[in-house]
Amino acid sequence: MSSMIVAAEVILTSPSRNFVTLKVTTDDGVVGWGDATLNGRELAVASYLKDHLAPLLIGRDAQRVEDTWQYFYRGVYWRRGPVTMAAIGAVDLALWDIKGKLAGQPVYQLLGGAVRMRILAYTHASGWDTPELLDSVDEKLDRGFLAVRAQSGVPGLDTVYGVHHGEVSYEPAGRGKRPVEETWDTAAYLRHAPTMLAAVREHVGPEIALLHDAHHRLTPNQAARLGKALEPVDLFWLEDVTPAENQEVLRRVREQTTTPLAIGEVFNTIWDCKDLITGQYIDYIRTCVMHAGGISHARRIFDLAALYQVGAAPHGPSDVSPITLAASLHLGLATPNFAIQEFMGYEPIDDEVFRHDYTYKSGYLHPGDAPGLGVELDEKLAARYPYNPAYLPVARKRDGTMTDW
Ligand code: KDG
Ligand code: MG
Repeated sequence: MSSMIVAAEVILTSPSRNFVTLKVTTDDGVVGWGDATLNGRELAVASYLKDHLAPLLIGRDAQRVEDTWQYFYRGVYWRRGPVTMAAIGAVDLALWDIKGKLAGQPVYQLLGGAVRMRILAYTHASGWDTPELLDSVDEKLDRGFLAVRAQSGVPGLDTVYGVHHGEVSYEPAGRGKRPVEETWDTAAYLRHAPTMLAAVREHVGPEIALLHDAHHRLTPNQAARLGKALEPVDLFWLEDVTPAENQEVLRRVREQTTTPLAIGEVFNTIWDCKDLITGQYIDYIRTCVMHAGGISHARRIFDLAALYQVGAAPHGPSDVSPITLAASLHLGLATPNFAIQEFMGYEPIDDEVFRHDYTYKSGYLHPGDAPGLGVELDEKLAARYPYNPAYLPVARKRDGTMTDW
């Protein structure tokens, strides 16, 4: 049974923040939805899709998901990279959505069916100082979360990415045509982080899973020191300790500490993570299902990870749309080494624009049983919220030098 693609449109909308959505329609009237959001670089992916991929989709058989993936990845001289792979990811999600709808099955059934009943979720807690952070953690525990990422301010700094400070919230990315510039001080962070996380562990007791994100800001030595200092805290993971490009250093960090390490939200292909996985330098691989080319490619990464006892734990912040979250959950329900799903949740208006079948209950997520991915864009509502430029902040050291983040 074939189903020919007759339209492929790109929709930009900004309910609480910017999202890029691909709408693919077949000759039998089935619509598939793909997410193509790349925080702060939305228009680049929109153009890649609109100008280069959409025209080539017309006339293709929507059922040939893998062949379409190969056509856009292998068939193109310029491979990889976040823009290319997010665009291919959007096409892939839309085609899986169509395949599910044509089959009358949720996508997880097409991937082999459920290997678990529900998916453990972690959410974000943050506070400028420790009492504020503990309040934020308590609020997440009250909502039933069993796993919480804890981030706090750093004494001596005015802002820290990932942490709300007074009226300044860290998500969504700041509106405006230029990124906000923040000051960063690694030494101050390293003096503070172990005490802060120890206080959180003391507060929540031994059973709640605690996670922490270092946002690529450490050297290998600093990362090893922090990992060692955090061993008594018993973290579920310490994320993105060093810049993701410099992978050999992860071996060194791994050899110095038993704190579990997670990395990969900025990776886009299996080639970006194969050495970290096969070398067992990490415990969790964090590639985002859409940014890594969609379900068709992310599942290959997670299967490789399974061979090396590395858990799959895809990136799922609020800067990718509910379509990506749903895709992650379908893949997660059918993937044995899927460990945990990041779930920041969305503003109510985002949930209205992207009506979804997935559910959150008592610390766990489920993709739902609607055919396809189970997310439908309300186009009329989306049209009320036009694209509005926004950027993540950039960070400089105290002397003014740009730094990693
Ligand atoms: O767009 C960047 C955010 O998605 C990222 O900074 C959030 O690190 C993040 C996380 O782990 O969710
Ligand atoms: Mg992160």
